[in-house]
Amino acid sequence: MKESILVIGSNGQIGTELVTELRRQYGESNVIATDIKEAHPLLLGTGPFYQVDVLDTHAVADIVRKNNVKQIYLLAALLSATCEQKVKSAWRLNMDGLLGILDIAREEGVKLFWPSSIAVFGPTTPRVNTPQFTITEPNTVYGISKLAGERWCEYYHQKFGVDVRSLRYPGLIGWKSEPGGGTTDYAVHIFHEAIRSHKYVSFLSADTLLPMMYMPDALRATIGIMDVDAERVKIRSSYNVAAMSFTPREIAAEISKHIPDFSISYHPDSRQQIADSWPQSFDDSSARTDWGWKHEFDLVKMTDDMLLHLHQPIAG
Ligand code: AKB
Repeated sequence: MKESILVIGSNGQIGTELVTELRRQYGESNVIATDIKEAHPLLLGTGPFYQVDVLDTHAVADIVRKNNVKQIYLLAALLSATCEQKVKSAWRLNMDGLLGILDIAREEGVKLFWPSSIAVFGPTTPRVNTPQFTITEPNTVYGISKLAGERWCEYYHQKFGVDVRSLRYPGLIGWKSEPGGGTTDYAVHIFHEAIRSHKYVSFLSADTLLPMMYMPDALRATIGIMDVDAERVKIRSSYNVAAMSFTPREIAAEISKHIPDFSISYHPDSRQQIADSWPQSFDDSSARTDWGWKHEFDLVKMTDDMLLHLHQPIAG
């Protein structure tokens, strides 16, 4: 029986793009998408889809066995801002979701990808060129769930030999799908508003510097770490991966080069406090040395590409 790849949480910002890319690389019928909601319009008719709750581990295990799933990408989670609003349900989804899938990976011998985040760091962490191994005292529900998740991943690897691989994503920016509930979401919304109304009100202050990554780089990093030989994955908690850092003021200036009458104003809200607890830049030398991570997009190249694509209708 042919082997399959399963993406859980396929409707999200990363999920929609990751499923599309995996289907391009591995064949449409070999990549199964699942989400708690109905299939995302971008994925309709492009391959197998099941509507399933990640917390229903019996249903997920059934899909894994029936389809000979050998790799799972677990993307179902709530992001930082939403987690602060829905503390208990966020913890349940982010933590019980991971533990259930770690058990399936252990029982069925499946390789697992699970995303961590810059949110594992907190206000006591060195914020500039944040090392791979340093103080991790997150003060957000999301960050606590990501830190606990990293510890669980390493534990399942050491105790049970689960082949789990993980990246600490910075803020992710893409043109195909929008994020929801994150602190770094402004860096996507700003493009849509720049094109729609030529102005944007940022919920982070002008000089809030955060690590960011363009989606094509994020997809390469994600599939890249899953594809390398197991012995090259030396860190089984989660790898720092970096591409660029910028502030709302800097991205606005870059967009203004393409849309000269674009203007930005600043009205920081509760997300400012979250952003202020996160790194400003990231040392990802372990990922570069261990399994060859290398980013391609900086702020200039990403802005060109985002505006080019957002001016065009999205191809189904
Ligand atoms: C968020 O802003 O919550 C996420 C993240 C950095 O993990 N994009």
